Amino acid sequence: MTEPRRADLLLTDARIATMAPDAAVPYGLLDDGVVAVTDGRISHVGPRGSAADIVPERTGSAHGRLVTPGLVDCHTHLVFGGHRADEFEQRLGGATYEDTARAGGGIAATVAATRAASDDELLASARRRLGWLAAGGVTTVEVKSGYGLDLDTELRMLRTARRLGAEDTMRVTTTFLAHTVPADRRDDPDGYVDEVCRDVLPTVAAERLADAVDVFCERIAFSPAQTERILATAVDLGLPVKLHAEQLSDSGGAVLAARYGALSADHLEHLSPAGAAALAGAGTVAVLLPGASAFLGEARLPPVGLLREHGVPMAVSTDLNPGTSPLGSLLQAVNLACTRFRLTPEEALRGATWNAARALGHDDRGVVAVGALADLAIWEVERPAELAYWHGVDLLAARILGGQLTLPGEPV
Ligand code: DI6
Ligand code: FE
Repeated sequence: MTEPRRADLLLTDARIATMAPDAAVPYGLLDDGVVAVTDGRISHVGPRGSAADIVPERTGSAHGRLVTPGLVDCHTHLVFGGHRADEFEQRLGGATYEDTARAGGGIAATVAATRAASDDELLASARRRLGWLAAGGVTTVEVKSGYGLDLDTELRMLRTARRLGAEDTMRVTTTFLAHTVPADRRDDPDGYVDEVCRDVLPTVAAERLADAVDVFCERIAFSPAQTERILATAVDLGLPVKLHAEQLSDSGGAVLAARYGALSADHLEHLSPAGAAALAGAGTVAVLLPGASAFLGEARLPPVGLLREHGVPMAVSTDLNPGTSPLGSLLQAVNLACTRFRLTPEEALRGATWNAARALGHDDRGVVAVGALADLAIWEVERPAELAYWHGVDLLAARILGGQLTLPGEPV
């Protein structure tokens, strides 16, 4: 006889979309399954009856509901001051995003509002937006800096994100983002890049405030040569890199991302075949951001067929930010990835779970598998495709973070 196994929680009567990458069936679906949690991690997953040797402290029934890994939102800019509803109105009147940016609005407007916000204001508004994501089943979120553009405000943004992570309602990973050249340095962009490499990045690294470094490689932000200097400095400091690449033009960002072994290259509307091949070769994840594409009314869509052809893993994220994607629901991004970018619901859901985790360099989440963190979402739906199909509605029944139920209600 085998020894009984201890567990803190046994969840039964669950239809589990494990999202296991090597599963033989779509979504890694286990129609009538059980999941056990021990010390904050998944200790067992299998069909009904497979947990007979487990002695759980608590048992809960999912009552046949769908269980998925907690969602992973791998690209957000959710710490910022103010909002940009005024620009939204101007764009609907005919101005383009680049026009507004060149006229001193755009990112610069949010930089001014972020610098003016107190630490408490930054924390409170970011916490509210984090709450939107949590209410939609997200358990891990990446948060970028990039609305400070001076050392002090960049550090304040990253500390705000770290503080949110310490509140234990969400797993937060942080990214230092070299977003654009500040308005008062436009006459000397290379001097500004020098400063980022010499002062800002080493300070961020020394204070362990960022888990990765990102650069907006674009004609309204940093050139490929400037981007490369920042990436090289980050790699020297031991920080993983990612890139905002080919969002508004083909700047060659994807090739650069691949050369530096980037975890992800994000946006990619203007990705070239050479860029796609480079991402595939480097194992870099393509992060698709349909919220920004829809909000800006971009005619150009990322070349999903090319990404599939090259076997580049695709993630889907909100890009939650005040300028191009005021979107606080990851499932809404999943829906848009299907309707706008023509991902299959399975691709889109994998993009908001396992592939999103990979875009952050994690292999311990975004999947229901033994050893993974016990971060789960329980949904009021029968079929995984429903998560991509319904939109603008609240489908979440419960959210479990490290084995702890973090939203009230049924079923655990
Ligand atoms: N690309 C984007 O879509 C956001 N940042 C970036 O690099 C936009 C940021 C903003 O307009 O505030
Ligand atoms: Fe972004």
